[in-house]
Amino acid sequence: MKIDKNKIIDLNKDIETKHLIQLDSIANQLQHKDIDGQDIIKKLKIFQVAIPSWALGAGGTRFGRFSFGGEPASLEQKIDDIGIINTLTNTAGAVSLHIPWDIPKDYNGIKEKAASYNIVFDAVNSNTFQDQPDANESYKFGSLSNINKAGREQAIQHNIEVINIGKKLGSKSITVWLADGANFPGQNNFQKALKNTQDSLQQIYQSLPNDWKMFIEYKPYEPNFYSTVIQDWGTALMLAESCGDRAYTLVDLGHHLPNTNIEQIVATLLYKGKLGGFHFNDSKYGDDDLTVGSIKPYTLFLIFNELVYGMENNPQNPDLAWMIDASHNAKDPLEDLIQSLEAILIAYAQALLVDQNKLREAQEAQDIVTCQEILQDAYRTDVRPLVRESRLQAYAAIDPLATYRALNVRKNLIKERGKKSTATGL
Ligand SMILES: [Mn+2]
Repeated sequence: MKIDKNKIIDLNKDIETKHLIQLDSIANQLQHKDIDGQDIIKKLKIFQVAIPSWALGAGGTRFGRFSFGGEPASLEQKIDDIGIINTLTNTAGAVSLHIPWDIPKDYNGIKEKAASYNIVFDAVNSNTFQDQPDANESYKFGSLSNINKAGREQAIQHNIEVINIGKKLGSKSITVWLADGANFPGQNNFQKALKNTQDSLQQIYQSLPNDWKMFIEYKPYEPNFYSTVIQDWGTALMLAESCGDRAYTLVDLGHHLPNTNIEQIVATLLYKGKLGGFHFNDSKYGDDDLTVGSIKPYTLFLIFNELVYGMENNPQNPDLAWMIDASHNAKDPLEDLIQSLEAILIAYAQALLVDQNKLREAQEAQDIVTCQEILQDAYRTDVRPLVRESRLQAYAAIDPLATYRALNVRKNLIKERGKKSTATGL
């Protein structure tokens, strides 16, 4: 199914008057604070978040997976689904492929299809957390850290193959996330596991094209429950630094223990010029893969405040690769992704409202009450009209979720693909 832009424009007309009144109201409020609303809208309009190829099917847990109809059964259909989201939101202009779940069969065909929706290929993701049917070595006891050299070698070669696939699609980065670790004390020699991982990452880095980046993702626990080799940002940073200039740390919001100060981690990595990628989701307990902004929207705002500060003040840090990494258990994934994109743009817009000069002055005056007021005033501003306007100006939907439902997208997908299709890789 391909959404006809004219239908979006028609549906926009029904709510445009109401939208313009709300936009006018916030534009006036911002004018009193000397903030240019159009400048914020411009930034929102060009902000693009990659959708991972594994996010288009029903999510699940180890206890079960509850399918819904019309899931994309091929990479082509996954690109079609991202096309739907991008047409509605103008914010999903990239796809992040998972290998081997989504190896293209027809490279030119896939590239053409993606281009027809204005979708580019962002970071490619390797998978050494599960065994493939034709593999000689098992990852049961680790991949890049494996005590067995043949196992490490297989994992290194897989990552190099992922880079080669990405090269054919125009990707410019690879994300490495390792499930390696131990379930029981004494199972691994910590130092050997870390050294093996470092050696393996350095070998992958040797195969990285000159215009590519490597992102190293960390996670404190799961699937291993005693220790994880790359458990935190410090370990990921240390490994990235041991590889070279084009290796970076990747922050995934769900990959922290409860109450970790993620905004401070973001600030530290930006200061060191070593924040490469960013994965959005939300959580209450651990790596819950919940919809962005659904549990801790204020934290998301505080993180964005550091990201905006970093984007403006840290030229030593490259442009970030943004991606949604969530699982939306029990929801229509397309609706969940639309909600996530909305939450991301809202937090970004709120962070753009923070008066950095006034904040600096208050910090220098050690006026902590004013510091808090400045942040909370931005957070408590209803920026949704700015977000809606950024879409309207791009001929996308003022209200993507309502438009998605009005156009009966899921019903049409079920008609096309059937009730029992299952997304590849899940
Ligand atoms: Mn992630």
